[in-house]
Formats: sequence, C-alpha cells, structure tokens
Amino acid sequence: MPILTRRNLLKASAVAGAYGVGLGFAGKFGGRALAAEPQVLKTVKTQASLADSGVTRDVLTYGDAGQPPVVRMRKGEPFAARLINGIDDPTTIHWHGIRLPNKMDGVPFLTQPYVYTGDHFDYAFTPPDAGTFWYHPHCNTLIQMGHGMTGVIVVENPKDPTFDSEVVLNLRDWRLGGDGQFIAQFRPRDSAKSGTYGTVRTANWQQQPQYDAPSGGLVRLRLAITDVTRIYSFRMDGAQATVIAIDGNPVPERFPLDLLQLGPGQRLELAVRMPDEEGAIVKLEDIRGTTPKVLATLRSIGGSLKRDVRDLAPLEDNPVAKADIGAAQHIPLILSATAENTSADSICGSLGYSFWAINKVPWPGDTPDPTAPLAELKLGKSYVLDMENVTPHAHPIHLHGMSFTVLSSSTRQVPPFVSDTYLIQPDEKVQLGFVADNSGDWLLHCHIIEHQKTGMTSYMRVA
Ligand SMILES: [Cu+2]
Repeated sequence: MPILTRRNLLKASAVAGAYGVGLGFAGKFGGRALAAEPQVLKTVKTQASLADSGVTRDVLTYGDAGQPPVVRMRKGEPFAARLINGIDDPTTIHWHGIRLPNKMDGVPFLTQPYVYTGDHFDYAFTPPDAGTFWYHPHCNTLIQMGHGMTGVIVVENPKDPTFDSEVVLNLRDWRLGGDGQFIAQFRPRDSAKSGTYGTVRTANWQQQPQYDAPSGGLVRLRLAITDVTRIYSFRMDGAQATVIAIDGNPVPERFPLDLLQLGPGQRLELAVRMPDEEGAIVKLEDIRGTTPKVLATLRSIGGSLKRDVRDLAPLEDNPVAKADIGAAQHIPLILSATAENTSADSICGSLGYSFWAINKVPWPGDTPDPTAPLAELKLGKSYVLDMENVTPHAHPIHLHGMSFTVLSSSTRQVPPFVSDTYLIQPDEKVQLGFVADNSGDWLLHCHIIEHQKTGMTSYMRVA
C-alpha cells in the first residue's frame, strides 16, 4: 500500500494520465480538451441577501454575480476552466458526475495538490455525457460548500428536444442565525445522525423565487441538490411534471412526478407542462418532514402554446458502458456507524470526529493518511457493488469517475437508472453494476458532508 504523500500523489497522477492516453481514452474522457478557451472560475468571499433579517457576510462563491453560478458545456466538446483561488483557504474543484480523467477530478491528495490562496489550477476535459451536473470544492468541504461554493453544470446536447423555456435551480440551505450571519456549520450529535440542517432554505439563493414561463408551454426544469445535508421529497402542484432525467442520465422510461426522494448531490430534470391560463402558479414543493415547503414557483405568461409532453422527443442516452453482469466480480460495501473515535487533522477540514465507516474503515477523505483502497479494479472489467446500509439513516453514496446502473434493491422495485449517486435507505441492500473503464483512484463517499468527513469515505483504484 503506497503512502499518499503529495510527491507520490503527483507521480501516481502522471501515471494515470499516461494510461488514459495510451489506452485510447483521450477522446472519450477528455485528453484532447486543451484547445478550449479557459473559463475563469475565481473563488471569492462576498456577501448576499439570503435571509429577511439582513445581508449575510462571508458568503463564498465562484465569481461575484450575486447569484449561484451556472457553467455550460457541450457534450463531446472540449471544456477548460482556470480555478483561481481568491479565498483565504486552500481549495479544488470536483465536477460531480462528469466522467473525466482522474487528474481533473479535484480530490486533494488523491488526484491533485490543493490550490493555495493566490494560486491557480487549470482543468481541461471533454464531457462525454449531456445532462445536469454540478461542481464544488473537495477541500474543507463542509465550510466551503456550506458558505456557498456550489454551481450547477448544464451539459448541452445539440440533439436535445426543443423546450419553450429552461429553468435551472440550485437548491440548498444556509445555516444562519437570527441576524442573518453564519452560525456553526455542524453539531456533532447531529453529524452522528442525519446531519445538521440549515436554517434558511433557498433556490438560486432566494427564498421561493418565481420564474415566468409560457402558458401551455414545456419547461425544462433542472434541479440540483447542492445542500450539504438535506434529502428532498419533490412534488409539483398545479401542473403536470414528467421525470425525464435523474443524475444527468435520461430515465429508462419517463414517469409522472408523484413523489420523488433525492439526496444531496443528486439532480432531477422535469418536463413541466405549464397551465393554459395566463397567471397560473405552479409550485415546486419539498414535502419531506412535517411541513411541506414551497421551493420555487413558475408563473404562466401569454397565450397558451398548447404543447403536449407526449410530443417531446426522447433524450439521447449517454454513452455509458453496460456491465457484463454474468462475468462481473462483486465488491461488498457495508455502510455502518463506527465506535472508533479518532480523526487525523487535515488542512482540508477534519471535523475532529469519526462516526461512520465503509467496510469498517472510517476515513474522512481529503487527507494524507495512508488508507488502502476499498478495492483494486482491472481497467475494462465489469463489477457489481453489493452495497448494504446497516445504519438507521439514508445515505446518498456518490462514486467519482464512472457511472453505474442500478440493478436491484432488497426493498423495492427500482428502474435501471444510470447514475453517479444512489440514495440508499436504512436496511436496504442494493446492487450497482458498472464497467471500470476509467483509470485512477476514484472516491466513493456519502454526500451528506458531515457523514463523508466523519468517516463515510473510501476509494477504488482502477488500473
Ligand atoms: Cu451518509
């Protein structure tokens, strides 16, 4: 087991990069991305109007537009961004859900050194998949994301069907006190349960924003849950909404949104058929918990376009390899609580506690600890993750670098969704199949950040 010092890390990245090109993944996973004009993503400390009680100081974000950023890419076209670190804390960018070369994945120590204040890092890759994704730091994550650093990514496909309008919503909370200023980002006793919830709930940094859309038109509503803790149960009131994609991938079969539960890190794309009457209000709600909450509204404008959601052409499937289930090797993955109460200090934000473990090993991630990979996978082979949640809480488990297909669940009928994040319920066992077609060290962790940073993190090595 190699020690993940910064020097070894850089050597390992160089090797992973060479593998990527040598095995012909350059086009598929972005090796030719150097031609694109880099977009500047500068981290800044700013202020924003989030709560009714006053302007919130110490908001962290990319750029300074007064609203959360949205980055647009095109499927199969090179993308480049220069991260310039303008905040007083090391950082990186992880491009959640995008299948890219390992050295572009933005995980400190595992794939790149962190980017110090005043330094920069150039990211370049070609997104192979169209859909809704998002980006965030992977260093001191609870504070940096908690204070604002999350942005939605829209990867466009020129072959997409035509909608009359598009609305992108970055859904998240903020932990603010009565004066509108940040309070402690977590409470240890909550980290050991479902996590510490925010006090102010927003969509695009606003409480219940309203967007206009053509009456009788079809709206492509792209939702990204970028919160550090909250699981949402979505419902639409006042319009027919059809689920067309989850976690960046078209669903195997479209279905009407009745009630859908998704966790931190997950995305949802809906085709919303606006009412015919001008001025009608459509409400997007979260009905998890005791009080239903309106997240955002749409208002119909103008004469009816009289669109029919059944006329909407299908989204093109993303080129995700199908696992050969018969030949696949199974990897057991047990999510549990842990009694071990030690935690190494780290520049990337140790919370100082261990509450959770994967296969009995608690690891907070983003640290230079010598921690062995969960499994060593052979490039190009098929695998099945046999994941079991023996805790009393749900966990959105996110795999970097590769997309899996949901094969089966012990507790419910699950369509064969293609995804990068699975929200596993208490006492559920699930099988996730995938092809290890991207070389490197790939993190696998809970996206409730307090769970991730108190032990529910591991990684797999593909070579
Ligand atoms: Cu969790």
